[in-house]
Amino acid sequence: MEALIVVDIQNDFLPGGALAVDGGDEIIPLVNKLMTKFDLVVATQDWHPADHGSFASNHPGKKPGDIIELGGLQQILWPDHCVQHTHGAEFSNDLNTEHFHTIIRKGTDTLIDSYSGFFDNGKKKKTGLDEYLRSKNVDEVFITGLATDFCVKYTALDAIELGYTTSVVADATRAVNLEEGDFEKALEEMRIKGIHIIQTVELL
Ligand code: VGL
Ligand code: ZN
Repeated sequence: MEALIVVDIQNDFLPGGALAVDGGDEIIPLVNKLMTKFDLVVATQDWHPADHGSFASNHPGKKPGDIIELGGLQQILWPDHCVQHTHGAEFSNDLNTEHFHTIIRKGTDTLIDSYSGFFDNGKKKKTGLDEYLRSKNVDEVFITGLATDFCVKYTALDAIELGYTTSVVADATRAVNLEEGDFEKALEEMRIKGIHIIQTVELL
């Protein structure tokens, strides 16, 4: 059984949002098309409390882009984003969310971030995504969404490590690109782990 995973297509990651990903809106028509081709579609939703430890605003004197230690892990600080129950945390209105079979929320724990849809960054707690996919007999996942170099990448790396045949639909993702070239770098990191890097047309 195959599943499409739609990572964090939320207002704050789209143009005009708090942590806007360049061209993030351009993937929405592709994701809408892809969702019609899958019998199982799972969305992830970055879902932070306002006092989340990944927000620069919660660390006096720090600014977005700074790196701190949070719970023993290196943490990049971000602008406040995807705060629970705010407009920024909602899925884009242009995204056909009626195709979602379930929504997995992550990043809810103040003291640890969660880029992957499967685990927090310390791999201490599972989100429920693995159990959900296994309950549906999923053995192959196709990953789309935002951002290629953070949540898409870590979701894909965990998926393959958990034993799923894993593809990332590269043109249905966009990267934060803190540094120029991070999109390609992320794709290469995934490729060397055995993740297939494919294009939307290959699935239509
Ligand atoms: C993400 C940074 C912080 C993502 C989430 O969805 O890629 N990036 N939180
Ligand atoms: Zn986040």
